[in-house]
Amino acid sequence: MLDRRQILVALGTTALASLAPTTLFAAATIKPDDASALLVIDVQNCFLPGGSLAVKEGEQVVPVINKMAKAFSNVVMTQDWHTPGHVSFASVHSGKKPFETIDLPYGKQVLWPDHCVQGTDGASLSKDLSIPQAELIIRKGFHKDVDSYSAFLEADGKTSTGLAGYLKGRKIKRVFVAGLATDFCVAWTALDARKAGFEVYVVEDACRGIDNQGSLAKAWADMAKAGVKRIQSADIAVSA
Ligand code: VGL
Ligand code: ZN
Repeated sequence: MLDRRQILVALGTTALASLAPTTLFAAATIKPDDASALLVIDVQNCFLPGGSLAVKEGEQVVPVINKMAKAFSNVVMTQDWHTPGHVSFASVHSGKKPFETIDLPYGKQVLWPDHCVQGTDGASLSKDLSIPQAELIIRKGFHKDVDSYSAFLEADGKTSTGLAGYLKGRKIKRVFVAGLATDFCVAWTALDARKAGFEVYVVEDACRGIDNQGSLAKAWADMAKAGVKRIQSADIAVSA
């Protein structure tokens, strides 16, 4: 027979055990496997403090990404890689200022300060990234008349970067997206990854946004609707 004290202890243990993994601790429950890839988006000098299109707190993603990357055997990085005089630069449209929009043949385009021009220091990946196993760098936005926020598809909605084919060729099923900026290149990449049939996670604390006219809230709403999972880096198990 259990006495009253033993029953209370037993109940307490059960209650704790059922609570602990989900609510008491931030349990690292996601374990990337060989069918998972981390996509590190545009962690480039132009988007970091002192850069021409600096994203607020952009530098804070670097240590988070470096740590998280240790959990991944597959890492792909991207580099925004524009021609001089790229169509997305406000400087090439007379009377237009950065963060205004124009209509281009493929749709609305936000105009930016000149950034990530091919071969410049601003276009280089941050020297503080430490991901030696990264296996591929995808450059995008290199067609002068078309932008490409997404790592999969240019802004014309039809020109492929080849990334979906690469990932499928490597039998990747799940992608984890981190980097800059949450509401542009990260979100567009995550949405296109869903369209290409991948399971998609965006790691919120490993991203920072630009937030131009409500773009950050809209990006999260669009991603939620598309079935993108919003997680934190602490959710990912990194063995020491
Ligand atoms: C990006 C604006 C222009 C990004 C790139 O990496 O999010 N944003 N080009
Ligand atoms: Zn760009």
